[in-house]
Amino acid sequence: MTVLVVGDLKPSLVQTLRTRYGAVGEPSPDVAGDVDVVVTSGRFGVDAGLMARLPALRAVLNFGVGYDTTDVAEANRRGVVVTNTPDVLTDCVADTAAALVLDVLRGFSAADRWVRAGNWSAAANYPLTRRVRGTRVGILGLGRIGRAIAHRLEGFGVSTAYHNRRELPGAGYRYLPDARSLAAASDVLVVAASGGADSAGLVSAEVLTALGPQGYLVNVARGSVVDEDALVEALREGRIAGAGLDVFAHEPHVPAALLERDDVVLLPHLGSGTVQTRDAMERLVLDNLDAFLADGRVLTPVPETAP
Ligand code: 8YV
Repeated sequence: MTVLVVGDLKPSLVQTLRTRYGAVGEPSPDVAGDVDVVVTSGRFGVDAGLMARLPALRAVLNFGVGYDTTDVAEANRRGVVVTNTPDVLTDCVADTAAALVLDVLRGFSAADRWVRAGNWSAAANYPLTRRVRGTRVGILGLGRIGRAIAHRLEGFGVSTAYHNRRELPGAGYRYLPDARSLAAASDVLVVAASGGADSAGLVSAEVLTALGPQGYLVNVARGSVVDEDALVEALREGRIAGAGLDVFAHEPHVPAALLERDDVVLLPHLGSGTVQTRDAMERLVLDNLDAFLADGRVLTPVPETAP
């Protein structure tokens, strides 16, 4: 069995894949034909071009819940199973989203910079910010992570609405039929939808305008879900009040126009980045690999795409 590592993955995972499974790091022409399994992450993935170079491929194991960089339709067509690491990272990503909601409303990151810059004096107090209680939060994508975000924010006394590809009866939150109407009904729009072609640019200029000059955007999902140029313009023109972003369209690139703004909180895609959660993700990748090797039945396959 030949395992190929695609991308720059967690060092301990790569080490185990090398020592225990003899994994290789390059699909050189002499091994490409033998590769049965690829281990990758959402930053890299396996597109149709790479799949075509790996004719023996049978499984793609994704370190991370988001697998939008892997061509699942092509994998289905070729009989290649794709797995991800759901559930184990839900808490940490939801914590990150909740923290960003608090930060954009209360300005903690900007206030920290203000103190460090020596601005706090007997004569100068930090400007007043926005109360969290009573805030209308709109969750775009009420999957596992979206629900965990909503659950956390309930404790802060916000009111919650959501939009999802389909309405979820019994979710307990108000459903709005599209992203624009959700934005119009929200003070903070939190993006928790999966990335990929279906959601690309879902948070458009129109949606941002609907969010309004008192509204904030938080994104912990994928940069591709937001039209990043439109976001920069909306901030520049004061059509929204600010943003909290853990993900960007072209990571690790962050638009220069965002770096100089105090009304945005910028994080380096650290949503799942705790020791415990990354270890759990690593274990789940290896458990999927062992299950695949044992009888081909993986633990956490991603759903097949519609034909
Ligand atoms: C990354 C993520 O996968 O799970 C996801 O979809 O975006 C993250 O957890 C992780 O940073 C590894 O690249």
